[in-house]
Amino acid sequence: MTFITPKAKHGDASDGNLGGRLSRLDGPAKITGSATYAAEHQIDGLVYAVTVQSTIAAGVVTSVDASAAEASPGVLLVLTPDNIMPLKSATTWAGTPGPEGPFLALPRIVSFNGQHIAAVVAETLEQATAAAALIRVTYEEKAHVYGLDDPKAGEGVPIDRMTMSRGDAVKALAEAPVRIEQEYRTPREYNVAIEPHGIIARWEADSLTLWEPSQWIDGMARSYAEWFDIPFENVRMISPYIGGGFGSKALSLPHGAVAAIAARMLGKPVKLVVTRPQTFTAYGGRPATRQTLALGATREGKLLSIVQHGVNETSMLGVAVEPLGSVTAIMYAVPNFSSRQNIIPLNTVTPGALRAPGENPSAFGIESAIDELAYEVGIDPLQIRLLNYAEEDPQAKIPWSTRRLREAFAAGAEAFGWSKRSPAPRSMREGKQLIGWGVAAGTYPVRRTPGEALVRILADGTAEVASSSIDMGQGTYTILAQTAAEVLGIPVEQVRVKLGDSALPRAPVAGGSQLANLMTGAVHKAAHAARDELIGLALNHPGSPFLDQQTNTLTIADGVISTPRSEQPSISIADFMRVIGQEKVEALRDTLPEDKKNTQDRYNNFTTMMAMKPPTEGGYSLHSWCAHFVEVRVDEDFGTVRVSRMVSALDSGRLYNPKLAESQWRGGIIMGIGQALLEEGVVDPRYARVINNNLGDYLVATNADIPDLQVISVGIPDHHASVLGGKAVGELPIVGVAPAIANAVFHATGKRIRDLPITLDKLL
Ligand code: MCN
Ligand code: MOS
Repeated sequence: MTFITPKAKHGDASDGNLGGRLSRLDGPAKITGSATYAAEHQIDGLVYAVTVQSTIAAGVVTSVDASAAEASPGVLLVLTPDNIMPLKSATTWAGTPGPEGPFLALPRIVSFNGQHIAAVVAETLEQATAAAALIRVTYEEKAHVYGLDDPKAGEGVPIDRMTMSRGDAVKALAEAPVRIEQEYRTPREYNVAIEPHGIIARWEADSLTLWEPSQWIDGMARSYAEWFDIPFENVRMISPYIGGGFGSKALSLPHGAVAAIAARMLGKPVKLVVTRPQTFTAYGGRPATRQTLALGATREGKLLSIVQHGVNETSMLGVAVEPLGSVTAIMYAVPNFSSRQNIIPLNTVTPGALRAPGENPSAFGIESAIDELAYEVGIDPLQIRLLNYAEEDPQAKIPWSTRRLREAFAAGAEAFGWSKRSPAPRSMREGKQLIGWGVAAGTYPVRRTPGEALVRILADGTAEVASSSIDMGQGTYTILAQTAAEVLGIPVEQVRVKLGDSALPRAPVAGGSQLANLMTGAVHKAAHAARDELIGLALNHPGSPFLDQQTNTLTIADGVISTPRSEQPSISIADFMRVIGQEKVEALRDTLPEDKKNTQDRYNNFTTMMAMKPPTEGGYSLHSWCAHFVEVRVDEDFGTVRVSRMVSALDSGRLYNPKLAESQWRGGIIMGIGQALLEEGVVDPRYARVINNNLGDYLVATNADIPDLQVISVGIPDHHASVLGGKAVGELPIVGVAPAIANAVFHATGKRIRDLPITLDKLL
């Protein structure tokens, strides 16, 4: 793979400073196996839980015969809806009251196939697994709705907060000289993190310790506190290393409740790890979506109107909304726009978040439709995007803070060689291989939620950064160490970052691609405060060598304090701390300025997952942008599609660590290739059961599917977006990949595929 990155634009940042290409500090621990994941913690007296899932999709559990399981060797406890301890309800991620607690553990009402019905706890995992197979559940079965195509699915429920409009879209569409109207579909998709969800729960009196992978330590710990009606401080959640989450590890889940209940009832620590098949029903991935998009335009390709109606599936119990209008509303300068969305309850687990929820399928719709319009009016797909370029946010009608999408198109087109494209479909080939070139754009908002960090300078001259935020592979450990090292003026190896523990200062969710901006901001502030305090001591402490120097400031570099103008006197931080007899100098700071923080108390500051307001700041609209250029090769006889080349240019503002940001971008693009060509949860209509619930049948992209991926940064520092000038990185790159591939497939074959994934049966 090749990478192109402009030189760091912020002075001569060494690799250890912000902007440097430092390798991941957690890398060696992961490579050598010393990084401990949740289920690997060695806890004395551990016993093992295994859950039993429903085999019907809708109905009532009439009885659970646990007698054989209870008599099975090593079994300590069988949990059923009859004996499970009831829980209180917990606040949802949106800060509203949640469903009843017992529903979250082992309910009697069955609302999807694969729902937890019972659990066995035994001395060993093997004993628990064997006993779980002996449990006999009888049901009174009811009719189920298996998916969006089920005739019983109906129209669903309108979600009013998703309704958007400007101008008169219906009228403008009717009057438009050119109209395109199509339906675009995405299937149920799964997170497929390499580390399956698992938990160890241990009670000591009324205190609960949980080792569980978590994208949101504070939010998840709060759920357990509310379920068990104990103070937040009594819950300790520990999650130093996480084997990927992609949105699926941000909320507490029913199996976590089961483990904690079992541990409480038995008075023993309990480990519960879901199996790979159970990861398809223990929590939901991206819901299936459908959207109709109607575009009205002039004969020259200028957009006049967009009318959109979207639906996504949800469960019978929960409200999951995959916002399909998010990219549609802002990507192009179209005066008339209307969008509305319904959710359709089905017998499925409640869908969750998967990398760029909303933006991802939204872009599949609009970025496919604009491509269809380009062919309809006979102009180049890149040209039509520039022709309709939005110079300001067309929905909020305010300026962008920065929008380097034009630069992304230019840089991507240049590196890809777009100008050599032959316009007609099926006009490029190599033997039996039809070659297609496609382009699509993407965007992701910049979100802002408060988060705290503590920075501590220690007596030995090293420093500590502490926050309950997490690193699931994005690079949080590394960029926070770089932030502190730069401000404190000490080498990055001398900074220890502590994350993933609810006992540390409060942090927001590692979701919505917000953590890097928020936590570098908090660490930057805290490190400045700690540094100022250290310098204050050096200027004023009676034992300080600087006391009678005629200076009102000092510098710190390479761990040495000195006067700005001369090298003398100078003293290392460690020596200075010893001279003045100080143990530590520390400061705790929050990301957002005081006036931007929500005014509720400290606890409530962290109860919602993300700031739910539109991403505007000081009258600016805040977003990251990207453009993907794809070459596909489609075998004319077999209909197989391979992505043979890809260039993506991305605007994430300032990059804190270009090496890690590029890795994030490549990871997102790889997931996008999998989404476009491979991923699809297949549901058997007879049982509403996901039948490809394993990695042999639910295909994700592997190395052999991935070509040379060139990523180009076109961002510039954006200080409206964040304290240090960065914008969102993590979810941006997946947005627009699937439509770019679909557009390339159309160019290669003349066939427009409007429902993902693009498999050979649809091309033959
Ligand atoms: N970064 C940077 N410059 C910036 C912003 C970010 O260099 N201006 C780099 C940093 O290395 C940072 C990383 O990009 O650690 C991601 O930053 P950010 O965009 O703020 O995203 P978060 O830290 O909030 O991470 C969450 C995001 C989401 S929402 C999903 S989903 C996702 C993703 O990150 N899941 C991931 N990337 C993932 N990467 C891995 N390996 N595993 C997952 O589960
Ligand atoms: Mo990411 S899907 O917002 O965790």
